[in-house]
Amino acid sequence: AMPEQINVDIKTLTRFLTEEQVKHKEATGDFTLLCHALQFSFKQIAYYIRRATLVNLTGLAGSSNTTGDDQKKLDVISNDLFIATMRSSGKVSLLVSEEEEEVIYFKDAKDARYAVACDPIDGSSNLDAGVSVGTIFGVHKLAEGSTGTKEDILKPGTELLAAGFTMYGASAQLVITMKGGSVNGFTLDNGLGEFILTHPDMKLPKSRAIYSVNEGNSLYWEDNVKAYFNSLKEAQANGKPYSARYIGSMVADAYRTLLYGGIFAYPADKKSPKGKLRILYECAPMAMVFENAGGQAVNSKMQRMLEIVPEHIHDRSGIFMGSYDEIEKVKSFHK
Ligand code: P6P
Repeated sequence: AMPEQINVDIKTLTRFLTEEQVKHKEATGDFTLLCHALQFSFKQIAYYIRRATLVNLTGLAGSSNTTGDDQKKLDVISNDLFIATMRSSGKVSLLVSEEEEEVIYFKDAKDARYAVACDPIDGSSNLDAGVSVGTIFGVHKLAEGSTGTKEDILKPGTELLAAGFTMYGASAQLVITMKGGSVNGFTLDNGLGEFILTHPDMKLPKSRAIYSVNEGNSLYWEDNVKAYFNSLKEAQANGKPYSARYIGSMVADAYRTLLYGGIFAYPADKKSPKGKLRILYECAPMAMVFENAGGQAVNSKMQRMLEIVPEHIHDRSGIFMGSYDEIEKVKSFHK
């Protein structure tokens, strides 16, 4: 039999980051070190999730987070290890976590120039059901001369330096993009403990007849949102309606939409007038990934998601994100 094809051009995330760094001659290497800390936290979280069911880590931890959700042990562990890894990198000045009511300032990180927003385990309510959950992150750079204040992270997504997510599914899939760059997907090889570049330069199909929304909220939708989704259920030009796919875990729905195309939406509605998903560590990072992959992301007023400035660190927004043409179709119902 033929020997297994040895792929001679295996590129690890570590090599990818080094190659990125040398493209910027003014780079000090701080950003690269921050990204190494990020990937280390994803490897640790992947490890715990893989073992969660085995060591029954998926029970409740008895505490609750900002939105009062019952915190599962894995939420707490992932949040704690993420904070510890960011702190020990020495490159992060302040951190916003979905699990922390207030901003965390790393005052001993004197020359740290970065602010990180993250949701350590997004979709955690699905954990016990074995549904893929993930870590979503965004990286901002401190303003010149700033010592690190809340204003350094309450900025529009257009200023994000990097953003992405890691989905903990059959294997850990990391999707990352830098400002003005492409979107690259890496798969964690548990044997090597390295993220391997498996999806270089990801591009969303321009259109795809798949929609992803929680239809259980349709009672609360605005009329134009109802009209839009109803139009997808009609026979399209090819005589067929759209297909529906909704997992209820943002990273899983986002990853499928990135690969197959279509649209993911969590509209603001009468029940949640500001929307449900958070700007800093769900909507903005995802919007940057989707735009850099050739798609679009808008809020419920059809404004470009990346231009929205959060009013506070846990501020929310409605969101429609996906294939370029699918978002154009949503806009046509919001004239
Ligand atoms: P619903 C999970 O709780 C989450 O924050 C996202 O991961 C997901 O897209 C959304 O909420 C699901 O919300 O109301 O459809 O259960």
